[in-house]
Amino acid sequence: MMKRLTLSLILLLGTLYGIQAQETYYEKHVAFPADATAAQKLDMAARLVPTPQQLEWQQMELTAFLHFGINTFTGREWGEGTEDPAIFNPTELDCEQWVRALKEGGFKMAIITAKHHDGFCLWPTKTTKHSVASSPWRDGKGDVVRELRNACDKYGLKFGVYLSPWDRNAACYGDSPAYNQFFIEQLTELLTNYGEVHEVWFDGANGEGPNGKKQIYDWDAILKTIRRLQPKAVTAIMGDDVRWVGNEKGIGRETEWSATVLPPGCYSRSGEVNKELGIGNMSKDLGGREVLARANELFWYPSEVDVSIRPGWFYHAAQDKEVKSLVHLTNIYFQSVGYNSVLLLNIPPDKRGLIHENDVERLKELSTYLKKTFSVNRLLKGDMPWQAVSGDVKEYELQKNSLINTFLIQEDIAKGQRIEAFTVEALTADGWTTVGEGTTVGYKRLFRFPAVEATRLRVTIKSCRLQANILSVGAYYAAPLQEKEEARALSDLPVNEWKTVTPGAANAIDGNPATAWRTNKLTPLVVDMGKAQDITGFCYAPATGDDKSGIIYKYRFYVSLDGKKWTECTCDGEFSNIMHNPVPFFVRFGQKYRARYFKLEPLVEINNESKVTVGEVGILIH
Ligand code: FUL
Repeated sequence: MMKRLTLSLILLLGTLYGIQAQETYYEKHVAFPADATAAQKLDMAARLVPTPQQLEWQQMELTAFLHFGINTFTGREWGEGTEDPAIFNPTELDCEQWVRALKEGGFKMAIITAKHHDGFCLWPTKTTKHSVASSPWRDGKGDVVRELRNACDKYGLKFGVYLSPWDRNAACYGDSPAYNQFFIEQLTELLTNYGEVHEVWFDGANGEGPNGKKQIYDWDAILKTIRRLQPKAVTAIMGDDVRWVGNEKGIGRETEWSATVLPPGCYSRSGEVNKELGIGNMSKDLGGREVLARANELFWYPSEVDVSIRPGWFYHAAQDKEVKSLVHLTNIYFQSVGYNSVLLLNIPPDKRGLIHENDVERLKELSTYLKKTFSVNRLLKGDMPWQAVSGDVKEYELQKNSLINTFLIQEDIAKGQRIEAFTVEALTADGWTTVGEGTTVGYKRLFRFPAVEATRLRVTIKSCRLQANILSVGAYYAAPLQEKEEARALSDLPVNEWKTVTPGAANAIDGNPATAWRTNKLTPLVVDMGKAQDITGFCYAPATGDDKSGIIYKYRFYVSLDGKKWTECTCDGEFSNIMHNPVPFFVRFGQKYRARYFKLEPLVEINNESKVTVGEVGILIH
């Protein structure tokens, strides 16, 4: 208490006499001296601040991904790279329609998959023939990247590019120096010919497997190219300004430190540091006191939550009814923007080259809901900044008759991220009641609580580093929403009469993906459906829950009438991106097969281990 009083007094005197101490700040990175104590590290951590472009990026809050390309026309999530460019032929492509939908949805930037893993380029690049220039679209004279850029300019949206490092088409992929040069040439075209670029997104995904091509990327040269050509851009994921949150479900961390001990994956030391600290990009706490005390350096490396509005990243007509519900999207908003992250929501244009009506509608609903919720701050003087040391309390008056269920607090991150724990209480007819507690705040922290009618609100900063700089506090009312999202059936045929021929595999066909069949070998799953029928596809649902071991990546699928003579079905044989997006996969054969028995033969597990897990398997007949 005494200490707090003394500090407050010094601050007060300092302000009164205009002798503000010159604060020391570290931008983006700070290395701790070898002999730094835990307290010194904490002090330095509190002074780590974003670069101007990182700050500007954070303030956008809502950004949009546009996954569009060859996969839009094949129905796949990862293309092979062998696709014929002739199949790329959107009939009504209109980037202005995309941007209008995003603008109305409240999004501030659009990031386009200029090249996904299949290597097909959405701009007429000089580096490869595998591009729009070889497609019938606009007689080979089209340029999707240019059209999107122009539309962004027209409607005042920022513009970003996704360029996949992993390239299944480029012959030089795996010949490291040659591919690095090729990749930098592609990057140079994108960063030179399309005006200002605000985010460059490098996916870390690579499905080559242990026997595949091995490419060693020259990240240093790649990042230098960006800094030289687009100094205002942030570099994401395999870049060093923006960190992947660690899942593709749209869920951030409650405790989210932008000042983190996790080195960007593109730094050569990252593997070693992660091992030493026992952390990874999915760890729960990446900046708390315990891990900080063991670290040697710290990065301003804020989190981005990327998630698709549909189960897949690319458009598939079969998912038109699976656009995430308003409830789901609102939860994602609270668990991303409300958890000190930027939301990168993917809205994939369809085969026409338009954003589908269902997605447009949902974006409108989301923005209407958020605008309505946050239009009136019920707190009086909630926007007045204040400073707090650990233990400080601030009380706010509420507007008359205020029913509230949502709380907002923001730190001035231009001065670092400092709050470690806080409590919020409301004064109701029953006296003071705690409505919520939180850990980190950072740029923005939101939480919801059961509605109360309150006259005052009390915020206690229970613990912070140095003095916290609180920018604003708010209390709102978010109208309750009804869940409308229905899970898609995993099988068109009833599973209750099926029997597994594979011993002990009953959990794979019990109609419940939450119960899984697990084996410690790449054992095929054989099922007897009891009678012969015409089938058109199957569904594989990986096990739900955190244990991802045993998820099948590559497979073969067979049918049989007698359980002895098998026919292999035509399908792409890969559950693309299933590691990070473990949703049910619905595979269509493109033809009918008569089958009484079916066999799912696993060939490669996601981590190349000798294990298989099946949450559920279903059969499709339509
Ligand atoms: C992943 C990719 O493999 C997906 O296809 C998608 O692009 C997503 C944003 O990143 O790693």
